[in-house]
Amino acid sequence: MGRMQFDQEALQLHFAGKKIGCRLHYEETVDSTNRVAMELAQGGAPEGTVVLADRQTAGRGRLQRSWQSPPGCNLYLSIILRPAIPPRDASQITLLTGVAVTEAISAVCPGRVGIKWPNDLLISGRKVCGILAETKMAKDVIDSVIVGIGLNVNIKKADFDPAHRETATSLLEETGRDHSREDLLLLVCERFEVWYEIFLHDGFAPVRDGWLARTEMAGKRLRVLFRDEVREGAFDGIDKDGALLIADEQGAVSRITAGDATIMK
Ligand code: BT5
Repeated sequence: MGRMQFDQEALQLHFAGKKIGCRLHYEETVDSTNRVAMELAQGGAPEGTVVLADRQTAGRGRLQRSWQSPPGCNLYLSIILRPAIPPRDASQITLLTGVAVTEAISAVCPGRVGIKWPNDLLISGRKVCGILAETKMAKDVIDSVIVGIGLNVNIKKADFDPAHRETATSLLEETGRDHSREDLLLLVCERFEVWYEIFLHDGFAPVRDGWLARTEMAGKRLRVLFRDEVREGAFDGIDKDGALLIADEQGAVSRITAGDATIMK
């Protein structure tokens, strides 16, 4: 009812000749674009296939958490990849995606977007985007990696679930105006394609540099929670594989490969 839908024809035209977006699979409502993408990947969908939805009824975060996905305002997409990389490097794709999406959003919010390890993009300390990369193995090699991106574009503060209203934000809230979801989708896919090519050709080192240049964590104290273990320390970068490094008072550095990090005031 007056709500803007995606202009699929225009999107198809813009995606012509691109690797990321070579196929566009749009559905108005899905449970989860990652779930749909996984199914398409299993059926042989090529690398670069993008699954896009206006709304998700069971949008997923990490560890059984959910991603609030109301219709008509945000971007929910998943990209199918088939990288010829060792399985242990798959998590680097999350970091790569953070760099790419930061660049894309910076077009409308210059200099204000920062990455929090491993998968959050923040503006003014609030989460504007979440990334969920899931890997499907075929024996001991990667069959596919599904990169899910949830970007809060035009959602109003009052429409966020109370549980994360104070920790979430949108491009609308941060810039005071509406943004075209199509333009942002194209920008996200374009920047993703650039960084993915860099990663495939030159490895993780340039991605790491890009990530360190855009992180929100530089110079901060962190608290990291993994399962039941809490660690506190000073941000000390990420290592050559993408693990988070934190230094304790004595200067001893721990290497963290998974978990949730909080930036302390
Ligand atoms: C994430 O998980 O941040 C990954 C989110 C990935 C969502 C995309 S949408 C397209 C694709 N299809 C899917 O099914 N998923 C992907 P995590 O780091 O676990 O953060 C989840 C937490 O963020 C929740 O527990 C809430 O506290 C908060 N949250 C939920 N919805 C949010 C939203 N729309 N904006 C900001 N924060 C939100």
